[in-house]
Formats: sequence, structure tokens, C-alpha cells
Amino acid sequence: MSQQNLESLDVGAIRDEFPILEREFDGQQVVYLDNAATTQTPDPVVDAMSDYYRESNANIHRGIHHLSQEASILYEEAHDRVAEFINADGREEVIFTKNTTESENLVAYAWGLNELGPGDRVVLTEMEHHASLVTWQQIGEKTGADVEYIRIDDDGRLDMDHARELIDDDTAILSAVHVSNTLGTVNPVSELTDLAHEHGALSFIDGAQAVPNRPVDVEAIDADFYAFSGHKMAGPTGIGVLYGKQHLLEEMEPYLYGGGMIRKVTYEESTWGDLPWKFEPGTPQIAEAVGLEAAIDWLEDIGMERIQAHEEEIARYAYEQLESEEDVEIYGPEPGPDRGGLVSFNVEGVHAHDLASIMNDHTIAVRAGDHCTQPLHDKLGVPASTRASFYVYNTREEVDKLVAALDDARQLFA
Ligand code: 7TS
Repeated sequence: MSQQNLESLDVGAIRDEFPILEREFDGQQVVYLDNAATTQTPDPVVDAMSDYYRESNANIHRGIHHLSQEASILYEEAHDRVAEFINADGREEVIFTKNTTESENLVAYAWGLNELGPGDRVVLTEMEHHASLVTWQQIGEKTGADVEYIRIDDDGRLDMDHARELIDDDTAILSAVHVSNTLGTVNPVSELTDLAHEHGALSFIDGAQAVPNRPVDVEAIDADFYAFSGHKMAGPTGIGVLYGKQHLLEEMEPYLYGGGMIRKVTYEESTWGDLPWKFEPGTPQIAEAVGLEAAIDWLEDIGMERIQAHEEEIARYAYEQLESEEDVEIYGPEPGPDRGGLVSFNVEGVHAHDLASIMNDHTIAVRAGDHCTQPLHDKLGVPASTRASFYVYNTREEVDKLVAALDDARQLFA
């Protein structure tokens, strides 16, 4: 990414599409640095959803009338748009879920529960989000499969020697986070997927923190499953995606049953409809699908490479500013190609929750806690951390405000 291209990203114009960023509390403008939890939603996405409700709202796949046909087409085409965005083969490989968590559960239940048994191994990483960690732990308990974790090293990167040890012929599935929501580490997901495939195992990649801010090509990664959430990529809440290779999804049993996912039903038995509808029973998230499509259009108009470059630049700046403070400890790798756009840290003598509360006094939104990675925090030896996470609309000035607010915390608590 050349400097010129980076400069051509007009953050001011981008911010104009987010009225929420103008909000003030106690006379201070919001500094929104909690993007790993959820990103803000630009006007074109809000407009697309309200246009849908104003102009096209109807239930799908059941009406002969014009509005139902129109809504059905919008909903179906949103699948095509997602497929194109992540380079899947087509809508058959794109299932709309509620969020990344549900995508994880779908595979764990529809595939894991049926395929796993004693002697099988599920390989995770020590930096998994609870969405994957808790889910596979439960499937392990129900099926007798072992759940093992690829170690992280002192820099917060995966120990790939340990990965090669753990992923063996007993391994049935590897589930790894693409970008860690706590450490910011960008994992070598193609390499991990290749390792899994060499041993006949499947690979599930949790892309919740990757798809929003970098180009993702599921074919290039060769993942069998890949999951992400609309609300972390300038889209609405209530919609997530499970990508799956078509032949695997064909073989899998449904996860949820009901209307809209069947082919033929008698009092005795039922058969299932085509992909992806087989995994989308009941009235789905139609307006949210429209919103997700609008979010993808919006992101691609800016360009995923430029979004990645901007976010990395702001995160690098934040890392460097925080690192120069003597009493700040930062978790995860140094800025570089394998670090994404967030920084988790602690200030000596100040609890993360107190720090976040001081930040809030300055109307700076950060997250404090374990970020749904409790075992990882145990491993880091801290109960909690404070996390600043960035997106395309954040600026260096906002990072400066964060760093300046640290002094207040020291005065009060340290
Ligand atoms: N996987 C990762 C890596 C995540 O960061 C999150 C959410 C999820 C899965 C679950 O996504 P959901 O849309 O199903 O909730 N992470 C965070 C976070 O870091 N702070 O709030 C939510």
C-alpha cells in the first residue's frame, strides 16, 4: 500500500456518514474505540434497511405477490453478494445465521455432534474466543472427543511446532481464530488449514475480526468453514455468515428445523430443501441481509486494502504511544504484518475496569474485561485488560485523547 493511496482515504468524508460519531456526552464528543465489539453503521446501510421496510417489506419464499417476490430476490441476492465478497463459489456456500457464534454452533452441532466420538481430536488455539472455545468444549463433552489447544508463545503468536505436533491423524477438525480479538494476532490460517488437510481434518476459521478489515478469500485459504458477523463490518446486528464448502454442507444434517428449509413433509418424515435454505429455517433476517449487502458495497467502495492499511496505521500509532508509557503493558505481537487493528493493555496499579471508567469520563469508548477470552487472560496472568480497537473512521487525534486520559487514571488509582 503506497503512502499516496493511504492519504487518499478521506477519513473526514467517511466520518460524515456516521452521525453517531458527532454525539456528545457532557459536552465531549464521542471517541469510539470499541470496534472489535461492534462497529458503527454508516448512513447508506441504515438507508438501505429503512428503504427495504418502506418499499419492499414482505415475507420471502412463500408469496406469489409482487412484494414477496421482490423481498425474496433481495434476500437471495444478498447471499450472492457475500459469496462474491469472500470469493465463495456461490450462494449455496453462504448461510445466513444470527452471528459468528451461531455459525460456530451450527457446525459444532450439525457436523461435530454427528461425526465426532472418543479418540477424535478437536484442535483449537489458546487465543480462541469463547464462541468457539465453549462450543467445542461442549461438543467434546457430549461426544467424548478430546479438545486440545495450540500454545501461544510469549509474543502472542501461535507456536507452529506445537500446531504440527497436535494436528495429527486423530484430528477431525481444527478451529482457529483468523485475527485474535484480544492479542490482535493475525494467524497463518492457510498454513493451519493445510496442516489440517494433510491429516484428513477439516478447518473452521473464525473470521469475526478479519472480514471487517482486510480482503478475505476463502478459496485461497481453502478453509472448509469460515464465519463472521455483520455488525463488526459496518453492517447491522442480527446477521452473521457461515461459509461452508458445498459438498460438506450437502452432507450435513440441518441444525435447526422448521418451515422454509424443507422439500417434502409428511406426518411421518421430512426431506430437506436446497442449499443454503436447508440451514435457514423460519422467517430469516431479510432487512439485515439487505443491510449486510449495503455494508459490503460501502466497504468495497472504500477498498478493503485501504481499510486494512488505515486500521493498521492507527493501531501501530496507538501501540507506539502506549509502549512509550513506562507503566503500560501491551499484549500480543509488535506491529507488523501479523498484527491487526486493536491494542489490549494494562496500566500498572490500575484495574482495567477503573481505566475504562476513567476513559468514559472523557467520553472515550473502550472495552475492559476478558473480551470473551478468559483462559487466554489466565494465561497472560491478568484478570482483565483494556482494549482499544480501531476502524476506518478513527484518527490519530482520537488515540492522543486515549493516551492523555491515562494520566487521570494514574492520579486516581495508581
Ligand atoms: N469470534 C471472535 C474472534 C470475536 O471477536 C467475536 C466477538 C466473536 C467470535 C463472536 O461474535 P458475535 O457476533 O457472535 O458476538 N467479539 C467481541 C469482542 O471482542 N467484544 O465484544 C464482542
